[in-house]
Amino acid sequence: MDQRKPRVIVGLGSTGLACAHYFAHHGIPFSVVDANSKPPLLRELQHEFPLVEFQSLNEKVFLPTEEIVLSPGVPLKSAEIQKAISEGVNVTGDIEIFSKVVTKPFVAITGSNGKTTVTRLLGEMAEKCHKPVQLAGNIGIPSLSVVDAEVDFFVLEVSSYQLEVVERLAADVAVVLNLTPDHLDRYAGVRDYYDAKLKVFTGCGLAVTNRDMDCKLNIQQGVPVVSFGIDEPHKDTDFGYEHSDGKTYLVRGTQRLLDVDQFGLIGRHNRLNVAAAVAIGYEIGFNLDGMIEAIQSFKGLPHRCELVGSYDGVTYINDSKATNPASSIAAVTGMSDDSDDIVLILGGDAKDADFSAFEAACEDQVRLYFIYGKDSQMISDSISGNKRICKTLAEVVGQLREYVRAGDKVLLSPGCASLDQFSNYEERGDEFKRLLEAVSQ
Ligand code: UMA
Ligand code: ADP
Repeated sequence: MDQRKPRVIVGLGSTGLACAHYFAHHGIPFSVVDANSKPPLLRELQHEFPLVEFQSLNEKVFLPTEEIVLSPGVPLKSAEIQKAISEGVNVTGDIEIFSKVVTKPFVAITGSNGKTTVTRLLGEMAEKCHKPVQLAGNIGIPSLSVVDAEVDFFVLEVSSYQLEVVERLAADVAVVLNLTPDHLDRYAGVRDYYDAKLKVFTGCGLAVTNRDMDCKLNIQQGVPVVSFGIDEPHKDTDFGYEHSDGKTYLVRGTQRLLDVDQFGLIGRHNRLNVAAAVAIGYEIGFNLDGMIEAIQSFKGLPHRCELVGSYDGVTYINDSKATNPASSIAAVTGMSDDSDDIVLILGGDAKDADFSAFEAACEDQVRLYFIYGKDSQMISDSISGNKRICKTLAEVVGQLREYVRAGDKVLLSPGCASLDQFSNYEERGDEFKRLLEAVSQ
């Protein structure tokens, strides 16, 4: 019997429930708290662990614990957590626990955009290379639910929320894909958000970085670094692109690996994602033939620059997963042929993001903006180009036909969270596709 005071799992979502299973399986005493007195997974918790104490969140319930296991959705800065910290309680999260108990090597991938694409592409590469690999983390699979999987290694997608409570991650390969402002409703400022992301490098064996990131990365001295970028690499072990005779090739140093025309993914931003995935794949021992096969076959994921269809010469693209301005800019510049050919649908909950740089970044590509949702006024105030303001996505789609012309690409890349009008970005993207289908009949 463990004599320690029970740990307190804060937040009974998928992470909290996975922690509960892990603790129960290893005989570690725990209790659970949640801000919601009846969270959806409570029934499952009480069915599986009838003796485990559950309470709704208040200051007193943390005592007399020694450790809180914080779910990613619960901010570290919340009053109850800060009070517990001031009383000497240690705060950790599932990712740090995973890193301490896992017995196989693991890759940890973070960044503001492209995490899921790169993680899934690595999954496809693993399949083509016949390597048993488990994907987990922010992609929707809590790390502790799979920590005992019989695989060669793990690939974790990790968010800034998950990294906030990490002191030392010790990933075998740690990756930052890019850093651009996001989640400013949760952090005191951009630096705080970047600092959380950069914790991914703590104690790592090797770092994979984007050559374009201009902030200090705090990688420990002596740790080998492999870089990727959209430009030509300067080192034989780095990855990038070479242009020659009107063609563009993915390269490692000066070695040509593949012509970009053969990529399954579309959009220039995805070239960075492919270069990052190959850089990681090399480090974990994937063979080149398998990786190339995966780059050719992997067509991306729903809601990320997903081709919906073409009607009357107009192409419709669903990029509902673009939930911050930088990801929308990447989608616009990645999908456009640089000729005023994008009709861009923006809007939703901006999470305090700043859209002032938006127009300058997209002015050659965007012919017309449709702006809708909770923060439409703020976004519209930042953009002086041709624009129409609507209340809902349905209203936008209802008006589209009147304004589009052959050759246009209509891009839903909202640059905002969906939560003002939808349950999540998937629902928003599905609604866009359904509305388009209805008006095209
Ligand atoms: N809760 C509180 N207090 C709070 C906030 C939430 O008690 O202040 C409670 C809620 O009432 C709820 C529970 O916490 O019962 C939910 O916990 P959670 O929000 O941490 O959600 P999980 O189900 O555990 O999912 C989390 C990640 N969610 C968030 O980061 C918000 C999932 O990422 C992740 O896939 C999952 O762990 C497994 O690792 C989602 C996400 O939106 C997809 N991530 C953000 C993003 O990608 O931008 C970072
Ligand atoms: P994440 O998991 O980090 O949210 P995704 O792979 O789901 O990232 O892609 C989300 C959105 O981010 C895409 O729909 C696209 O608009 C944008 N995006 C993808 N890759 C990149 C990149 N390398 N740089 C900038 N934006 C990107």
